[in-house]
Amino acid sequence: MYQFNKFLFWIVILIPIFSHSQNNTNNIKPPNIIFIFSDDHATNAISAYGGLFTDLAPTPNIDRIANEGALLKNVLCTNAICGPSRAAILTGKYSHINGYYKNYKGGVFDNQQWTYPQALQQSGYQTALVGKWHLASEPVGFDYYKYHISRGEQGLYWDPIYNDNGNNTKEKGYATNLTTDFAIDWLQGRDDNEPFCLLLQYKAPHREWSPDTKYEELWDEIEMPYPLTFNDNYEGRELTAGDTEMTMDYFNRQDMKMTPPDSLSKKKRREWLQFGFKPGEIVTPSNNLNSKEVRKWKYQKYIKDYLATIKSVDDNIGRVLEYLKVNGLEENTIVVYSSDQGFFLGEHGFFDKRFMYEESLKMPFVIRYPGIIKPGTVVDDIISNIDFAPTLLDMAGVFIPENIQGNSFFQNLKDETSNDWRQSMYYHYYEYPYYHRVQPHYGIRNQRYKLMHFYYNIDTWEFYDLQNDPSEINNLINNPSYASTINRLKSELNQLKKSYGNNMSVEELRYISDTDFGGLESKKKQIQKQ
Ligand code: SGN
Ligand code: CA
Repeated sequence: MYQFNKFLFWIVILIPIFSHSQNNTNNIKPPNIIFIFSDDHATNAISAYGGLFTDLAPTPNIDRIANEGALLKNVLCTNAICGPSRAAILTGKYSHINGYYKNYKGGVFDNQQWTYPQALQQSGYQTALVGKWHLASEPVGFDYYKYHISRGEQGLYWDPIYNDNGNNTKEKGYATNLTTDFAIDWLQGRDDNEPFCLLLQYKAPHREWSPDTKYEELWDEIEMPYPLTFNDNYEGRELTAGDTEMTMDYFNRQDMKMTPPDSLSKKKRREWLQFGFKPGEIVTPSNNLNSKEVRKWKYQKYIKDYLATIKSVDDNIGRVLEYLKVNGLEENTIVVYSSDQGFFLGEHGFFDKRFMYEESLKMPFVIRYPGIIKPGTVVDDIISNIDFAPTLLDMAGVFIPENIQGNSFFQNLKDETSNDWRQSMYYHYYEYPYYHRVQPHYGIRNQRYKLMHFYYNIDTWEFYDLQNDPSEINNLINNPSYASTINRLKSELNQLKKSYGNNMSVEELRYISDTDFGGLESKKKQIQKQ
């Protein structure tokens, strides 16, 4: 009897423990992560964010991620340029801490430092990187990588060359489709028993905005709308917005998809397309247009090509979502879509990015995590790219090191933003004068105001009341009714700089802008010498 009772006792005790632990293993199975990322995709070109192109050029698959999860409206880049934004995302730290300040003559990303893919890999995640990397050093923390090389790692739209785990391979076809193929191949071959983190990073919609053949003539019959500030005259901002190489005048022949003369050699053709043109040169097919018409013609060509490359990005995101569905991976996979910074789509008469003005400062960010993030969630909190790493680790249940400067916004996604969440963010752009001659500057942005200081060879401040002037046309820095707000923001900006550990003087900052840190090319030469 005693024996029987003892047996029963263990059954009663163990069955619940066993089944609980089974349940638990299911529940705590770490989520997979697909971080889909593109290059230069402005929120104004995503229909979930609204804007001029919502009906003309919708992005249904990106919108789907937002509708089934969350749309973040205030994700701000700490330094709105490619490599530096990527470095900030990987390390969770500002440029002055991770050492990657600028693209041009910007050096090589120090790949000995901590990054979040390494942390995931060390915690048992299978990790992969496919597509654009653009950090000049070998990716660390990935079981598999295949990234764009050529043209300083910008990559090519057509027949791109990839570094495939150390071997260069030329592929045939259109980059956005190919990059997705390789990502899906990797998913297909992975170990089903372990979680994965895939970084799927498109070259598109970066300059020179080359669409897939099937989308080349998509909007030929229509005229795309013009942004409100297309004809900005830069009054009150003559030394900053008014003194760049980002206006329609700076599109080159390649941007306008002109055909070089047959007589030119391959090398000369490239020069003719990219470097042979003079700023302001008329690059329209007809010389009968007046200067206003020329500007509009260039904008039309530009915006249509830009949006067409996005159409391919969106189609391919659809392929990835379908893959997850068909393979039963939807439930336990976090899907993010974001881009390295925003982009000017003719606002202020510009293309490119770099400025702390809204269009380039804002990064798109949508995320789906079924069962955890409520469909249709909208987050307005001020978030920045240094927050991505801690957030993904938080969601994966992986330790977040103390020295990460960003904060996890996992709570914010669940509508549980903590009371002490940041109310303002610090921005800093260093690269000058190449490319595009944007004056180095830093600044602070909160939900209502923006204050910026432009330095290097000028000492100019700008201040905007975004509530009354969302297009940032009226620089109110000398307006007496804002004097106390401006003072308050100046001291908050100083506080932020201090707290993030950027105490560099203007001389030191100039050194950052001026110095050639030895980019990819010089690294290659060093390696060849060894
Ligand atoms: C290239 C582009 C620039 C662009 C930078 C940086 N010129 O130099 O227009 O600003 O890349 O872009 S191009 O004629 O070569 O296309 S980034 O995305 O890498 O930051
Ligand atoms: Ca970019």
